[in-house]
Amino acid sequence: MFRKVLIANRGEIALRVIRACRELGIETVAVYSEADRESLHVRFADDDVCIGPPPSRLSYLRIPAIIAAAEITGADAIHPGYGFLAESAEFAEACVESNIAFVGPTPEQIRLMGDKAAARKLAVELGVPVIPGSEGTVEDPTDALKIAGEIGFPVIIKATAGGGGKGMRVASDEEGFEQSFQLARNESLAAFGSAEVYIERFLERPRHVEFQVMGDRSGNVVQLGERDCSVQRRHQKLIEEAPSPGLSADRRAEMGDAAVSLAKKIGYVGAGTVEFLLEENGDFYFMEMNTRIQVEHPVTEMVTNYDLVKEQIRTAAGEPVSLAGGDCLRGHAIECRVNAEDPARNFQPSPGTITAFHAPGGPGVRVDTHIYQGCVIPPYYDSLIAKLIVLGRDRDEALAKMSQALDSFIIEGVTTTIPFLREVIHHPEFAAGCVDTKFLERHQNLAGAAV
Ligand code: MV4
Repeated sequence: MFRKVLIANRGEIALRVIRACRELGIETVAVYSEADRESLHVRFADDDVCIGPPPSRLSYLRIPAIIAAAEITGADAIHPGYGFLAESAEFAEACVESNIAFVGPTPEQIRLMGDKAAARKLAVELGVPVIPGSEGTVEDPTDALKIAGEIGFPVIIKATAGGGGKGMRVASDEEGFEQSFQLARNESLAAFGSAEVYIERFLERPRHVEFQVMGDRSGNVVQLGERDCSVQRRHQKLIEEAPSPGLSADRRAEMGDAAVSLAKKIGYVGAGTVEFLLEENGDFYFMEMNTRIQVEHPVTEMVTNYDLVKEQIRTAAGEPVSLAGGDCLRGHAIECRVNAEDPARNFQPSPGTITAFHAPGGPGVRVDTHIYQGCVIPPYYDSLIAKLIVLGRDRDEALAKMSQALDSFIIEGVTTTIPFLREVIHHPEFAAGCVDTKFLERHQNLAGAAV
């Protein structure tokens, strides 16, 4: 097992990883930017190193500074958390080259799954359903238009280096296609340095359903059920739940098997997520694989009673997966992401000082947060300030718990999305489990929000 783990992250996930390390008897190293000097992750870690000024490209994204911090403090492993360098093959490689274990998959696995067209091809080889689309990438606009016509409109043009919604364009008919195609290519080139795109049929109202997987170095892979993450705004998830209200037991088993076969095929090590789109009629399609621990992992922890971060660390240290997969789930979990944002102002970030703070509690209520009364939410990073997760015996109990917990969550000094979340969970469509990726677009006026 590792002796000392450096956490290359900040905020709630840094605290989450520190907690797991302490339980495993592993020492911890925090890195922080000048904006995060007073942060709890710095206070709770055994060692801490300032790695630069506030902007993340000068601190949390600076690979040499992070590797140096690990070397100076004698860390033998680095946990990347989510975001920042979590899916950087280059960073994972830099760790390996410096003889520091990367808590996550191999650089090759990160690189492969970062290439969305390659991942799609892998799914096809395994007989995992993918959305009808181009065979690989398309360069020539005339070829592209012909392929789009064969697929049938509407189509979506996706950057192969993309994911999470960047570099995507929908074309509803032949007329607008060429412009959308060029826009997607230009946007992709600007954002990722690669203009490669592929084309799929566009599904109008799918659910976003993702499966948690965990693999080890001996080739074992288990799946730990799914999360429904359909409630999103501009590719930011706001609410996640497990199990997915839209999934039959048979379909769940099929999707779980598909997720495991993909992860097994590449010898996947650690925590990963296989994303699918699920249609109303039960058809499902592989979308992409995320090679990190995700923000919404606590939803799965609640229904499995497992600690995914501890398991991630154990498997990175070469231990076998210790979790039983599949049908070990109980109850229904829901997570609300609380952001320091103003829904009435187009979800504009609302940084500032927290003047009052009280977290909800009680059975089946979990709050993952790094904020405290008097702390400052800096403007430089994403605006997630807390995750509120509840576990009920069934979905109705989980909803009642979430409602109660949101009502008793006090955060003052910054504007938060709590009133907005409260309206969403009370919305009749959400309450009925009728969620899809267009949910928030259909309901623009929740809590005065401009979605
Ligand atoms: C799609 C789609 C419809 N049809 N692909 C968005 C992020 C990336 N993971 C894939 N995304 C989508 N791909 C086809 N062929 C709709 C989306 C999509 C979406 C997916 C999941 C959750 C929210 C979404 C919001 C808008 C679009």
